[in-house]
Amino acid sequence: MKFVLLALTLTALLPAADLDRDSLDDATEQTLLDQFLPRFYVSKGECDLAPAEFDSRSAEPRVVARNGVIYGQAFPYPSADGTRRVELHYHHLWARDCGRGGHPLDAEHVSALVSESSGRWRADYWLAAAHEGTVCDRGMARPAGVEARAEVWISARKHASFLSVAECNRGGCGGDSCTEPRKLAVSRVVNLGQPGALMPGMQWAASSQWPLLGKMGSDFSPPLLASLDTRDGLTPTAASLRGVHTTLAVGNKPVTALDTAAAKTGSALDASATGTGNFLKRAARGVGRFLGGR
Ligand SMILES: [Ca+2]
Ligand SMILES: [Ca+2]
Repeated sequence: MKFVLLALTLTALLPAADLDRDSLDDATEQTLLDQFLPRFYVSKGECDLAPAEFDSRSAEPRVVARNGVIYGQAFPYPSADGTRRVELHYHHLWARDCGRGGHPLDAEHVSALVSESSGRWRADYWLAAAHEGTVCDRGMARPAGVEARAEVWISARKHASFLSVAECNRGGCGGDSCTEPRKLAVSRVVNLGQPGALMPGMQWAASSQWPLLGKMGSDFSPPLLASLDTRDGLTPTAASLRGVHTTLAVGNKPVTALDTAAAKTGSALDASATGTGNFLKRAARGVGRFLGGR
């Protein structure tokens, strides 16, 4: 009995485990990830079935099963007013992108900013990434509202994330659609840890075979939060590139438009960039990345 009491006392005195060294203990990270896990919807007949689980013994991403595992992150978010804030990422990782410009391995995610008040956690903002960092970027964010968990629609084959089914089906150069969406059965949320301090068994996340590591930093810049605080609906997260979508995705034939643009990426876009210089050149590189499937 004395030994048990001693063990309990020692356990209480030990600092809580923080394997990814971000000052937030592992247990709190998992509690928050489970509490705010979004409801994901995938299209009927999704060609890659479901997000995949990856081999924890492998240094490179190796699919174990397409079983609906979601890989999460939870890390402290700086707060000026003393409110405790945490950013959560939910990565849905696929064995392959089977849409246009398809490729093996497909890393996609949504994120939330949550805060604590009187011992209770609530979501403040949600963000869904779609064709991130490309000219077809359709990422959106919004204030969280009263619901604890967001609903997220994943586009067929390309796996872009949307906070409304109408946004998914709006068209545009990403070629997204959400057809007869069905709720994804998430088997569990596994904590990836942080860049530079991945959880044990998550070393494959840092592989150069995909851009996952680049999606593990904060999504919520102060200017974005300021913008979200001024409106209730969806706000594009890549507003600087919105004009180019219209240029490239004319009418309802976005893919054709992109084909044309891609064939001439170097010349035509540069030629049309008179007066806008780096902006369109940056967009042209985005076209290349998109057609490369990222
Ligand atoms: Ca931690
Ligand atoms: Ca963490």
